[in-house]
Amino acid sequence: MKKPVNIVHTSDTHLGDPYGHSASEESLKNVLDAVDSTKSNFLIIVGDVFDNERVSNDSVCFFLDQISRTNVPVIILPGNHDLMHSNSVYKRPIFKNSPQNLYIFQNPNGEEIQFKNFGISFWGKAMEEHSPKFKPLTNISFGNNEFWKIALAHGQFEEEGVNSGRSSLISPQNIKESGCDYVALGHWDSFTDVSQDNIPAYYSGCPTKLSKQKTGMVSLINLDPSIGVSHTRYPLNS
Ligand SMILES: [Mn+2]
Repeated sequence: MKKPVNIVHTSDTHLGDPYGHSASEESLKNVLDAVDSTKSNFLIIVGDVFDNERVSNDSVCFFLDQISRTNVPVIILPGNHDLMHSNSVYKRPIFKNSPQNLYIFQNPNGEEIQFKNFGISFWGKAMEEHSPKFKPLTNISFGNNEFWKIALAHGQFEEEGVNSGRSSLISPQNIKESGCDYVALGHWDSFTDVSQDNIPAYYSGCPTKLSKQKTGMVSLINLDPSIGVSHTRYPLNS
């Protein structure tokens, strides 16, 4: 059932923001290069792929061209900058001609995207509204318990008892109760490990080089039926 799988995990590219994220296009290219050089089987981008819903069609075309550089499935979870609502960038007609390997979560209540050939399932809630009532990592369900279980969630991790009332909160309890082999998080530009008990949970951070780094980075997840799950950080060309 479960096969060995390599996944590249990134988030928060913010395409179409020439001011705050001027290197976003170069960074996405570097991510696609990394998918190739690591011989990965999947690429997951956990929200804020686009900076806003007014981005130019050129930005969207650039994105689709990059996705078409690979044959591996590319799985997108909409975040608070690229919400899945009536004016969503993902609802533009141009997406009707998407590359075959592009998968976008649509359902705000959560859905699964399964790949039987690898014995793996990805679960996520497409954000419709960035609000305190949206909980990105609750009511998870997987149809096949024999598959690798990967959850994607875009939101704000917060320790128990803080009770900030902020939007799209993710709690330690949500991660513990997820029952996942790996929880892929997005929303934060900086890499952060928020693993709980035996459940690995990481913010990959954005793929653009931050001031204190030598290069941009992605998270590389290796799932091996005999060894288990490992997470490493993979430096991008720059
Ligand atoms: Mn965000």
